Amino acid sequence: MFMYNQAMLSVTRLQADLPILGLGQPLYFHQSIGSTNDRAAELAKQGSPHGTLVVAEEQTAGRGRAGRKWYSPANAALALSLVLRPKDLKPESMGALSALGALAVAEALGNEGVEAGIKWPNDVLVHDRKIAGVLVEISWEGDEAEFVILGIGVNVRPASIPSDDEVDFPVTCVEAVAKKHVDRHSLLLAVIEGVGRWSPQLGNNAMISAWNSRLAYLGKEVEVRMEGESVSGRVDGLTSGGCLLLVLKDGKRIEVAVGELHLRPVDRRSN
Ligand code: BT5
Repeated sequence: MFMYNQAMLSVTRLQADLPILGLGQPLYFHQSIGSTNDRAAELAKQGSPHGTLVVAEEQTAGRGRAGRKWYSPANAALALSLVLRPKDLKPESMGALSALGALAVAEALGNEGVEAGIKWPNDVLVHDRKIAGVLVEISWEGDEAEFVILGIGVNVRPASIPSDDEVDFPVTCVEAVAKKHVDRHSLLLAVIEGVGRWSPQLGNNAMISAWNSRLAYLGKEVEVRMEGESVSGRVDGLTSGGCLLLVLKDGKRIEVAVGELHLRPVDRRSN
């Protein structure tokens, strides 16, 4: 007798429930792959359309930003990448694209009773621990974005949590917080739905204010490290363009744009 294995994602179920809001078809499902972002970029270069979705049960070379590693062991996490082909994308939309993924994840976690915040620009946190990460990669042709790869990794089961020596920030997973079994299929669909709902609103007031309302460390001291320099200040929210507003010790307000940077709460600077 066939027993449906609750622990595995089912490609048949995913095919039946996708697309949602124009996202999720064609679907490429891999039991194990290097990185879903690499696979999605390869497909996009071959002309795969807006909405193409790559899902993997395991990544053996999952990536974070700037060459950092992302751990997604078999059957325990969500690892997915969407090919998006937005019109008239501006170089400064990078932050809003990261927020698009982070907002979609945070809201999907809300359906499971898990209240999540967003560590600007791309991490989803619960109780000050990282539960999900977003990796946005854009292929530019001159000033025009040829395509965007929106990669999302969510720690769902306890087995998805990397060990302390593999990460530079505290981590958690959805089931540890929700204290119940979480259906990865439904969670994946909810994330896709969120991306589909927010993408037409990329960077508009409604989106920035939804992002702002989930901003982690609001009113707290943080250190932002950027290529060789670092700046400390109190988080004062987001600008209308999605930059982080910091109030420095001398009262000066500065805007930090999304680039290569690291944000840490000051009381955890030594981690
Ligand atoms: C990110 O980078 O947080 C983006 C992660 C994006 C992963 C998805 S999975 C699907 C798609 N395919 C890919 O290859 N990538 C995307 P960053 O902010 O640079 O954070 C990376 C850091 O997070 C690492 O240096 C570790 O310290 C930590 N880390 C690695 N794996 C983790 C995990 N599973 N949970 C929490 N933290 C992790």
